[in-house]
Amino acid sequence: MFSLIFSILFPLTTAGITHFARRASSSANSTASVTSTSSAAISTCTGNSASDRSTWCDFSIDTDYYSDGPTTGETVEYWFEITNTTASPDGVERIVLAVNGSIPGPTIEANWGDTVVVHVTNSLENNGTGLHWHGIRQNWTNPNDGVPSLTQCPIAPGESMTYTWKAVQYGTTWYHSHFSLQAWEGVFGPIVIHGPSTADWDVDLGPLTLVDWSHETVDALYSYAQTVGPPTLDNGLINGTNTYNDSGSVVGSRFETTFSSGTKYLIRVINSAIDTYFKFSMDNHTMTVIASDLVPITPYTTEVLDITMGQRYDIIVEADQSTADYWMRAIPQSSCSENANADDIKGIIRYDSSSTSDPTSTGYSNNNECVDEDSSNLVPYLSQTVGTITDSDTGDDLSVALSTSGNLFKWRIGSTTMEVEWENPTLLQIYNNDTDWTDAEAVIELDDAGEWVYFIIESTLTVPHPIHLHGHDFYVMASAGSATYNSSVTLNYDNPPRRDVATLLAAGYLVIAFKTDNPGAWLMHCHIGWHTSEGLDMQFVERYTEARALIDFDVLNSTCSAWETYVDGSGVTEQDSGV
Ligand SMILES: *[C@@H]1O[C@H](CO)[C@@H](O)[C@H](O)[C@H]1NC(C)=O
Ligand SMILES: *[C@@H]1O[C@H](CO)[C@@H](O)[C@H](O)[C@H]1NC(C)=O
Ligand SMILES: *[C@@H]1O[C@H](CO)[C@@H](O)[C@H](O)[C@H]1NC(C)=O
Ligand SMILES: *[C@@H]1O[C@H](CO)[C@@H](O)[C@H](O)[C@H]1NC(C)=O
Ligand SMILES: *[C@@H]1O[C@H](CO)[C@@H](O)[C@H](O)[C@H]1NC(C)=O
Ligand SMILES: *[C@@H]1O[C@H](CO)[C@@H](O)[C@H](O)[C@H]1NC(C)=O
Ligand SMILES: *[C@@H]1O[C@H](CO)[C@@H](O)[C@H](O)[C@H]1NC(C)=O
Ligand SMILES: *[C@@H]1O[C@H](CO)[C@@H](O)[C@H](O)[C@H]1NC(C)=O
Ligand SMILES: *[C@@H]1O[C@H](CO)[C@@H](O)[C@H](O)[C@H]1NC(C)=O
Ligand SMILES: *[C@@H]1O[C@H](CO)[C@@H](O)[C@H](O)[C@H]1NC(C)=O
Ligand SMILES: *[C@@H]1O[C@H](CO)[C@@H](O)[C@H](O)[C@H]1NC(C)=O
Ligand SMILES: [Cu+2]
Repeated sequence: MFSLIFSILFPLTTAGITHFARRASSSANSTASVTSTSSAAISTCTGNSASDRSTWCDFSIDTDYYSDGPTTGETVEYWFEITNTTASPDGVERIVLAVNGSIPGPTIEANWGDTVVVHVTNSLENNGTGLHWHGIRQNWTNPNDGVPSLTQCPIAPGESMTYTWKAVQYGTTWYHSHFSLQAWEGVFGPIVIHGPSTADWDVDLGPLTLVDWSHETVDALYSYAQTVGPPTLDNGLINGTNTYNDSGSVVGSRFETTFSSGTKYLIRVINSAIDTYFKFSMDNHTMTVIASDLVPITPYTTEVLDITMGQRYDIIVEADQSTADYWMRAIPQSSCSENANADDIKGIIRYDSSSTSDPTSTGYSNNNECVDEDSSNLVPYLSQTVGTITDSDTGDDLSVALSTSGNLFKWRIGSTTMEVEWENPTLLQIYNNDTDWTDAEAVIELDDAGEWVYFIIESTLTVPHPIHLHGHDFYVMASAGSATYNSSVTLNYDNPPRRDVATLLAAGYLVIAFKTDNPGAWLMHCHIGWHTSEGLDMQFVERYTEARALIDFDVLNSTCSAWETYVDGSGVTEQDSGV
């Protein structure tokens, strides 16, 4: 009863208040140039309120954010340090690599139209690094994409690099290392860009990362992955925490959140796993899904959410159940990877914050399957049509296949397994006017500006792959499992799902299209970490001459010089794809 009255009087006075308190008090459209180190400068826009989340100062949910949007003049600036430390996110201590010592790392928070500046210092002894801003358009800022061997050399130990990009999209995404398997040693964190929504909510609970977790480092597990196959991981973490039954004694603690009856919560769900398809659900509650990746969609409701590696969904959940404790579940789908603690990757939703008991609620039934949300539900709110496909160079079949080299597994997409070189990134080759790509660089050049291109990605193997493209939202024109693509397959041109990660279903096909509107070297790869390292990667070199003009040679060269010095001194050799 208390919490009900409380929530009517103070609908924002819940878990969200500490996080966004400063933002809630300000509703001015500030155009002042402000440099901030935290969320202090984050403000809602005039008109945006709990009863109308569709407006955003002079802009709205109807704005075509591909061509239009705010320029706030504000810069949010972060200083990140990548360190080698120990942590026990599930109660079991191990070595981790982390951003500022936490897993997940600090949340980057900005407003739509802000400029984001992140200074990254590599304080590791024995690894390079490079941070990639997953899903961020990098609109004409390809050199800031953070991909070693493509857009930069790795940042050497002791060195720093500054990334700068404008938030031309809004919603939920994440950053992670793109050096070797480092992201899954712990070098990742959320990105939240505030903007309008397609449905109303009261309180933004912030990001919720789902990740699989092992007690050995993923670097230690890699030789098994390469020779035997994907290892069974020990556990999973919800927002960086979970319990673990360590031969009889339960250690660690669960993610918990408190709901206030009648309140509608926004939760930003992110799958940061190395090798896990999750089904996410909250017992007795349904969720309204309002965005897939950085694309607002027409809201739909579901009980269980399929989310694969690299994907994000913004969901609204209403506290409309009786006062009790409920499980939140992230269930690894064992039909495509194994987890030793699959039934117990859980968090707790409490209506009474003083409760300490475990919930007794029952989960929704779900099929064991590695799939995306049904494409008929993923209807972008901003409707876009795929234009006529004219480029005769594209429409290539990119077949995904597995082979062995010696006793090591190698994946490929297209004709070859990617092996690019840390010390000779694509942008350095472009700067040097080199156009002589080797097979192992797995380049497809897209020279014409503003053209629609499409690719048929297919596989005969019964392994699903979450395919991720940098620098673009792609349009999912067709997708099927256990099927072979042929020319009579219907392609959807009319506002198909649009996002930056979609599943190539087991033994199936995925047809994607995008427009060549963003010059640069853009990676396309499988987001299963083992597969990224085992070569399931390729790159588009889009609009070579214009891409060249974006390069800041001094930054590229100084990062590469420092990397060469480190390699000469340490003797480190590349054992993987290079991305
Ligand atoms: C704030 O107002 C200025 C001046 O009217 C406008 O140019 C700018 O786009 C507005 N900002 C946002 C985020 O709407
Ligand atoms: C992306 O960059 C191009 C080139 O600078 C610019 O014309 C376009 O307006 C930008 N798009 C957005 C959404 O800001
Ligand atoms: C991260 O750590 C650096 C120092 O290494 C510090 O300057 C910075 O404020 C920290 N940032 C956050 C967001 O924690
Ligand atoms: C982290 O520290 C451990 C133990 O000291 C060391 O073996 C490992 O090489 C270090 N990793 C990196 C990336 O510096
Ligand atoms: C990164 O460091 C880990 C130890 O923390 C080590 O196992 C791995 O080989 C290193 N990777 C590279 C590419 O240097
Ligand atoms: C997850 O943790 C972050 C960092 O502590 C926090 O800001 C966020 O609110 C948490 N997410 C939820 C849904 O509570
Ligand atoms: C922990 O595991 C032991 C077996 O190792 C089992 O007997 C016990 O019931 C488990 N505890 C919990 C709380 O699941
Ligand atoms: C949750 O839903 C189940 C099935 O509808 C119902 O039996 C149960 O009472 C509900 N739990 C609570 C705490 O309301
Ligand atoms: C590359 O080509 C550009 C323009 O064609 C030219 O200005 C530049 O000097 C060339 N750079 C190198 C390193 O050859
Ligand atoms: C082409 O593919 C469609 C969809 O998978 C299938 O129904 C049809 O039978 C196929 N046609 C031929 C000629 O293989
Ligand atoms: C690249 O950087 C190194 C180290 O700072 C410097 O010695 C070298 O002259 C630079 N190369 C060019 C071509 O500017
Ligand atoms: Cu894969």
